[in-house]
Amino acid sequence: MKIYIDGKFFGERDAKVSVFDHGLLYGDGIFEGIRAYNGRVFKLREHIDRLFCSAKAILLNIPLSHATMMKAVVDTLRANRIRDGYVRLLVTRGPGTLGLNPNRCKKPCVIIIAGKIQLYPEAYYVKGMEIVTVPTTRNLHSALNPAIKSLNYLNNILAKIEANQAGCEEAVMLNAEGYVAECTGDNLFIVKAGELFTPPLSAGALYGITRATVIALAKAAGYPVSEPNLTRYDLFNADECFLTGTGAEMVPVVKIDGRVIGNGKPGSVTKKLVKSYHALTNETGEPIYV
Ligand code: PXG
Repeated sequence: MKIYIDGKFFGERDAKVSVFDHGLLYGDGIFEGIRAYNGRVFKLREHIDRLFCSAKAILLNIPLSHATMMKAVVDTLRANRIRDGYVRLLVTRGPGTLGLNPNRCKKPCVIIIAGKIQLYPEAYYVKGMEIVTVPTTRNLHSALNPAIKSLNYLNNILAKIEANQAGCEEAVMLNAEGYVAECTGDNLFIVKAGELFTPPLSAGALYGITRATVIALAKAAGYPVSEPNLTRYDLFNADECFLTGTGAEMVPVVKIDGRVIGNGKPGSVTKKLVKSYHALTNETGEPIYV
């Protein structure tokens, strides 16, 4: 595996960062998770756009242009001869001193790792998965805005641990007001009477790229989509539920907090959208090998 660090490629054993990097010391940095399908990088521009937005929100100056960053991702996939895979792109505040002050960090560090990902077992995609709401609420906008894809994922990790302790692999996170926000690494949708609903971004969700893609696909297929505040009651009484994310893609949910959703099987609207999502991932994106 060849790992990109600040413009150079290193083997796995030599790919190292400083212990004084504020990404490690404080979780001070940002990241993206990107996927390649069939020799193309899916929604690359959108991911790099979001990376630059996260950077702006934390006053981090990415030392590359948007175009150079896109090229670096493609180059890393090419260097690893990957046609189908996963890219983890990180920008840390860079090495500094043992102290919070980010002014001591002179140069942000850009890392690109290209490999494989399988988030959930195959059976979940066929039979659907069971999820639970957890006690840890989503971060407040006024504290650490959930729209920032920061290297500080402790909020999500605590929720994930709570889900695991309840025997589930994913958690529904509510916001401080009790409305559904999202899951720890995916956005959430429900289907009710042929309409799609997903929490508004203001409820405390990441501006998911898969979410936006699925909304567009659903609208194109003639399904109304809206973004009202949702409560657990709305989830329990949905006909169908599914999660969306770059890693998870689209995964059907058949049980929430012990309540069976719909008929307990992945629903027909979900299945139809999964098909069109896969068609899109297979056919569109930035070519890696030209
Ligand atoms: N919410 C959160 C909190 C996320 O971290 C999503 C929603 C879905 O966003 P996208 O843009 O991917 O549709 C994410 C994305 C991993 C992994 O390694 C996590 C994500 C993406 C890829 C890999 O667990 N989270």
